[in-house]
Amino acid sequence: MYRVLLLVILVLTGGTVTACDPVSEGNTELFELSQPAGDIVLEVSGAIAVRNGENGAQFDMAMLRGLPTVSLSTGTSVTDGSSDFEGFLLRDFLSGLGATGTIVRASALNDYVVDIPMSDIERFDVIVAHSMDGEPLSLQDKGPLWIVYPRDAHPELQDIRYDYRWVWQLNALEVQ
Ligand SMILES: Nc1nc2c(c(=O)[nH]1)N[C@H]1C(S)=C(S)[C@@H](COP(=O)(O)O)O[C@H]1N2
Ligand SMILES: [Mo]
Repeated sequence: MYRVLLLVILVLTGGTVTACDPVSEGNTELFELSQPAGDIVLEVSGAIAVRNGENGAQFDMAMLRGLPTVSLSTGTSVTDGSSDFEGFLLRDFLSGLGATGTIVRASALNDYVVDIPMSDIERFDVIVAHSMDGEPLSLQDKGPLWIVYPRDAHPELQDIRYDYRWVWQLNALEVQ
């Protein structure tokens, strides 16, 4: 039975079921990137198809705020109660960049680096937040960009292994 299923899947997808398929099958539209006009706040490098510079894809805050905005209300391991975050869905963002890979290495302004499995991004609506409770995230307050997991909606995310991946002061992603 599984073999038949697998065969059907392989035929339907043209036999390209590998760990390095594009992040999302749903949104296959690639970004057409302009050049950043303001300070670069996020740089994406590695296994991506869309670039606007030698090092990869570079974004200023206006470009990131121009992406479809999603809201997420959740508690965090470092704040009391629930906060309302706004940002963009990491899955759709990487899909728009034509990312293929199994790991996203996230780095921050304070030189913090952590590897995020691509499977997190596929399974959960992980966002890159640029505002909290209606205010832009400031450098003093985990900003300007903070990776936020939907931790209240998924009890399994309330775990130290995931807390590491809530990268605040995010400034680079490398797709591997
Ligand atoms: N930029 C940055 N993000 C980070 C960290 C960090 O040191 N720098 N620490 C991580 C860890 S280990 C945890 S548990 C959570 C919460 O860390 P905090 O209590 O230092 O805010 O953020 C994660 N994100
Ligand atoms: Mo931690």
